[in-house]
Amino acid sequence: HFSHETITKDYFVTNQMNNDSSLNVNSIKKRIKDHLHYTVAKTPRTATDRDWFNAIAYVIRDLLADRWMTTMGEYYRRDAKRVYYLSLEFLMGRTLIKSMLNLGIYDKFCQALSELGLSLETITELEPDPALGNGGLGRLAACFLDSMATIGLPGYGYSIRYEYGMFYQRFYDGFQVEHPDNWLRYGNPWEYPRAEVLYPVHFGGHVVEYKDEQLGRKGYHWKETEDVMAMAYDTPIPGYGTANVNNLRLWAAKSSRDFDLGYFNEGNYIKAVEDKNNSENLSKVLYPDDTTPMGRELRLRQEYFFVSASLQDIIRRYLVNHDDIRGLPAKVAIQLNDTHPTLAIPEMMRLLLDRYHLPWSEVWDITIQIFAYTNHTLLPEALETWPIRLFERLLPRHLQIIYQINHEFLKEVSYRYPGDMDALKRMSIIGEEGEKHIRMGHLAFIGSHKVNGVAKLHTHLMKTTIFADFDRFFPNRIVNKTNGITPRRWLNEANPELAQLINQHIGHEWVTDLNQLKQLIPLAMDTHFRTEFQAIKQRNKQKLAEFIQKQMGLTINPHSLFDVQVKRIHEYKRQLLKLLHVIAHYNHIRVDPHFDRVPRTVIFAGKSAPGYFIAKLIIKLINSVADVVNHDPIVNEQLKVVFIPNYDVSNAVRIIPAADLSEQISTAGTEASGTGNMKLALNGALTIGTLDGANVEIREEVGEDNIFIFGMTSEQVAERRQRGYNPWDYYHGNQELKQVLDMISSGYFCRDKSTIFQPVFDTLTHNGDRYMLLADYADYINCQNHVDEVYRNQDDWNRRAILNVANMGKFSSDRTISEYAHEIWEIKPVIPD
Ligand code: B1H
Repeated sequence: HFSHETITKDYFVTNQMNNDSSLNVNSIKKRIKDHLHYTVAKTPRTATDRDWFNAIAYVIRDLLADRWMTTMGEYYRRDAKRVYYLSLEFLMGRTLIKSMLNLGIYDKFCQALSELGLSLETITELEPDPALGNGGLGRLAACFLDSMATIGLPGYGYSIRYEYGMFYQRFYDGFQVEHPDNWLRYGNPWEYPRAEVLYPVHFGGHVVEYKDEQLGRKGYHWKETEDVMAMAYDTPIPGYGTANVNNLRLWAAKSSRDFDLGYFNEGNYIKAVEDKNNSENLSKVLYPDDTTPMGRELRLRQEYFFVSASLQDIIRRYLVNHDDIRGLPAKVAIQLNDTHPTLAIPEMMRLLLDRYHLPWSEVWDITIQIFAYTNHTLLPEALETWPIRLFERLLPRHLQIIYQINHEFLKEVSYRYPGDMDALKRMSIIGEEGEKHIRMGHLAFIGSHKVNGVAKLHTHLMKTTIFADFDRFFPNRIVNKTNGITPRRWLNEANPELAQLINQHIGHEWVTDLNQLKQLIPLAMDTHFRTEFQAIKQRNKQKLAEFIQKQMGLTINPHSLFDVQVKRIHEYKRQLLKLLHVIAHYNHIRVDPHFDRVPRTVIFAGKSAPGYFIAKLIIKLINSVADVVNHDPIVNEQLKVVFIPNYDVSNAVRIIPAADLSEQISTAGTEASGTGNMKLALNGALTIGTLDGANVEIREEVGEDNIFIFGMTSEQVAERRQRGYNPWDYYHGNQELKQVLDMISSGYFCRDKSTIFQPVFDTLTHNGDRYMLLADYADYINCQNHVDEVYRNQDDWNRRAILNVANMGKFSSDRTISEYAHEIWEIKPVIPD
C-alpha cells in the first residue's frame, strides 16, 4: 500500500525556493532531536511514533514561523490591501506532507527521517485529519488558502476552532453511526494560541436610545449583554515554492473574566464554574449539515461569535497604521463564504455607527464596498433564514439595523417599481410566510458590491431563478467565479507517480500554472506514454485495493473498472441512481453469468447528516446491496460494491488517484459546481455525468468525446416539473427498472427486516421522485453500457483519460483566486524583495 519510503525522492515536484543552506539533512536531524528533547521532553529510546511526529512538526513549524513573520511584516510595511475569507468551514486535511512539499524540503526530510530510522508513512498516518468542514464548501476554502499563499496574495482565513470537527463515520450492521472527532486530543503542533488576542462578543441585553449632544442625533447603546470571549489560534499557511506564509485565525470561546461576579458574590462558586463551561460550549462542535442549514440557536450564536471577533480583529489591524476609519474599504475586502457569516454586514454597520459614530449613509457606502458574497446552493431548503424572535432576544441591535437596511432598500424598490407590492414582498429581507424571519441571502446580496456563483450554469440559474429580482435591480452585481482545486494537494501530493511522469515530459511548471498541462495533449497519441500512464493508474488501483483489504477485509479485483462516487450522501446527488444501475447490472449477471462483461468495482464513500433520515437509509441500502452482491458466488469477479467508511480529505487522497470512472450524476440544476468532479478528472478518471454544475465546463474543456454525458438538461428538468412529472409512468414503462425497485421494496436486500427500505421506494414513486431519478434512468443505463464498450479498448480509454488530465488547467484554484482578486477584491500579490 501507499508508502512514502518506496517513493523515490523526486516523485513529488519539489521546488527550489528553499535555498537556506543551513538546512541540510544533518541540521534537520539535529533540530528534530532538539525538539524531541526540549519540546516533547522524550529521549529517542522512550519516544513513541507520535512523539516523533510532534518533534518533526515542530521543526517544520519553526520554518513556517520565520517565513510567516516576514510575510506579515511585509504586508504591514507595504500597507497592502488584505482580503479576509470568512467561512464557518475550512476542511484543511493533514499538514505535514503538504508543508514539506510547499516549503521545498520534502527530500531532505525523507533522508533525515530515514537516517533516524523512522517510517515517514507511519508518522504521516498519526497526524489527525482536521475536519473542520462538511464537504465541498469547506474544502474550497482550504484550496483557496493554498492558492492565495502560493500567489502571494495577502489573504487571511477566519473561522471557528471547533473542538469537535466533522463526526467520524462508522458502520454498524450497515447503518451510519457518528462518533465524535476529538482531533485535539493529542494537542495540535501546527497552531499558535494567542492568549492575548482576546475579544468580547456580546449577546442578548437590550438597546437604549440616547441623544448624542455632540453629533446632534440619536445614538444607541447595546446594554446588559451576556459576554463570551473569543481567543485566537493561528495556523500558518505556506504557499508552494514561495516564502509567503499566510494566516488562518480560528476563534475559540472562553468565558469572560467577569462572567461570574454575581455568583461569586453570592458565594456560589460551583454555579459560576458551571456557567463558564456553558459559554465555552459555543465553539464545541461543527454542525454536520451539508447544504441544508440547521436552524438552531447555538448555530446562530456561533455565526455571530465568529463574525464579531473577526471584525474586531480586522478593524484593529487596520487602525494599527491608519487613523481614519473611513479609509477601510481601500485596505480591506471581506468575502462571505455563503450566508453563514452574513451577520458581518450588520455588525460592520453597528461598529461604524455606534463605535465610530459615522452617519448612516456613509456607513452603508463603506459596508457595500467591503463585502462580497458567494452563493453555493440554489436548493430552496438550503437558503438560510432565522426567526425574528431569536434576533430580538440574541441580537436586538442588529435587528434594528437590519430593519433599517430593509426600509431604505424597499424605499428604492418602490421608487423604481411604483405600485409593485409583490416585488416588495419578494425582495424584502424579512419573510412573512409562517413565522417572521430574516432571509440571510437577501441581506448578503443587498450588502455586497459583488455576488458570485461557483460555476457558469449555477450563476446563470442564480440570475434567472432565486436572485432574478435582484439581478434586475442591481444589473452587474452577480458575477461568475467557477470553482477550482489546488493542484498541489490534488495532483502533486495525491498522485506522486503521475506527477513525476508529467514532470519527465513537460517539466514541473504545471504545479503553479496548471494550463501547462496542455502540453500533454500530443502525448495522448503516444503509445509509450499511454502505457506508462496506465501502469501508474494500475499501481494506484492496487494500492487502493490493498487499503480496502486491510481496512475492510474485502478483496476486490484491481483490474476491474473502478467506478467511483465519493461525496456527501444527499438525494439530489443521486447515489440511489448509481445503486439502481448496480442492482440492474447484478440482475443481468445472475440471468447470464457467463456473458463476457467488463468487471466493475463500484466504490462509494460519503457521510450523511445525522438527522437526514432518507440519506441514512440510502447508506444502509448501499451496504445491504454490497452484502448481497459481494457474497453471491454467481457474481464472482464481475461486480463488487464497496462503501469506504469515513470519507475525509485523507481518504479522498487515497481514492481519487485510483478512479477510472467519476460519477457526477446530480439532477441537472441542483449541484452548484462540484469540485470532486475536478479532482477525479485531474487524476485521469473519465466523468459520467449530467449537464450540471461544473460538469458543463469540464465538457467544454475536455471535449464531448472524452466525457459521458446523459440525462435531462436543467431546462428540461424545469420544463418537466412545470408540465407535471409522474414517476409511475417510468415504473410501469420499464420492466427492468420495475424489477429493481420491487427488489428494494420487497426486502430482497434485507431479509430479516423486509420492509426497511420501503421509504426509499416511496421517495422514488409515491412521494413524487423530486430529483427525477426515474426520468434519467434509461439514459443513464445506456450511457453506462457505452462506458463498458469504451473501457474494453484500454488503449483508447487511456487516450481519453490523458486528454482529461491535459485539459484541466482551467480548474486550478489559482485561476479562480486570481479572478476574485482582480474582479472582486482589487488586491495584488505582494512579492517580498
Ligand atoms: C455547498 C453548501 C453548504 N453548497 C450549508 N452549500 C451548510 C450549505 O452547514 N451548512 O449549513 C454547509 C454547506 N455546500 C457546496 O459548495 C455545493 O453543494 C457544491 O456544489 C460546491 O462545489 C461547493 C463549493 O462551492
